[in-house]
Amino acid sequence: MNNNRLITRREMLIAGLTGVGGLLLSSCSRQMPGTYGNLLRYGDNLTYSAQRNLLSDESLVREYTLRDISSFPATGTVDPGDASRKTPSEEYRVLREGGFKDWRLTIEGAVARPGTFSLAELKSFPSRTQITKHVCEEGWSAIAQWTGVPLSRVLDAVGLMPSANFVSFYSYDDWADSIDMVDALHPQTILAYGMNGRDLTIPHGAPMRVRVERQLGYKSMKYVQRIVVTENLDDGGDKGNPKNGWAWYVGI
Ligand SMILES: Nc1nc2c(c(=O)[nH]1)N[C@H]1C(S)=C(S)[C@@H](COP(=O)(O)O)O[C@H]1N2
Ligand SMILES: [Mo]
Repeated sequence: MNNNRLITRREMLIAGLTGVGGLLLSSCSRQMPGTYGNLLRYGDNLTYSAQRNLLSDESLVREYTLRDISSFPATGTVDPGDASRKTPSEEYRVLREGGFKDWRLTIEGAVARPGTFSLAELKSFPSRTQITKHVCEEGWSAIAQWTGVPLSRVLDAVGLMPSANFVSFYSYDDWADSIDMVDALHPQTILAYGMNGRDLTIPHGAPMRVRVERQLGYKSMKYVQRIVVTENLDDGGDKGNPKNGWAWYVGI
């Protein structure tokens, strides 16, 4: 920065914040989510940097007991195939009617062995069951038991390339979102096919949703169709959270 130049308070604020964020990030060479020209987003980036640098990558969120399980509303999309939706997914409707026997999860991108997994194949991996609190940005929270395969197991099976930095998810109701490798490899990040001891129901994201326990509820995408491992952060374009005013990183 040119010290001889008179700079405004706003410029100083921006320079200061990016400076701190940049410093924290460069200490561990992590990519920072974009700011989309929004000053408030520098705050998001600081949260991201701070959490990534101060918390252990492996620290677990609290897990509860069966007695703590609460009622759990289904929100957002409750059936991607519902004909009354603006853009119903015909593909999802057919899969749902076939009991998801023909459902396949695609995994591609920066992996050695891209491929597809049926529900039975996902269930053949060692599973993890966890009782956790879901916190929605709208102000409610609920506790449920989730069963699934740790995402790290599946990423091991397809073989992460050295360039792998992010994992993007795409859903049947047209959501696009992503997480970094720290969250992707976290032991409580699971591809969940069970809830409270039963198969995941349609309203809660059948046949498989992701659970990203260390972030707010909207990062736990329902109705997952495709996973893409990438080197650079893909913000999901018009379908992604950042362009729609929601922060990319919402650690809790
Ligand atoms: N595909 C998809 N995933 C989604 C949503 C959605 O509408 N579609 N809603 C999100 C939000 S805001 C929350 S709080 C949770 C809700 O999960 P639930 O319906 O099981 O309560 O899912 C998240 N994942
Ligand atoms: Mo939410």
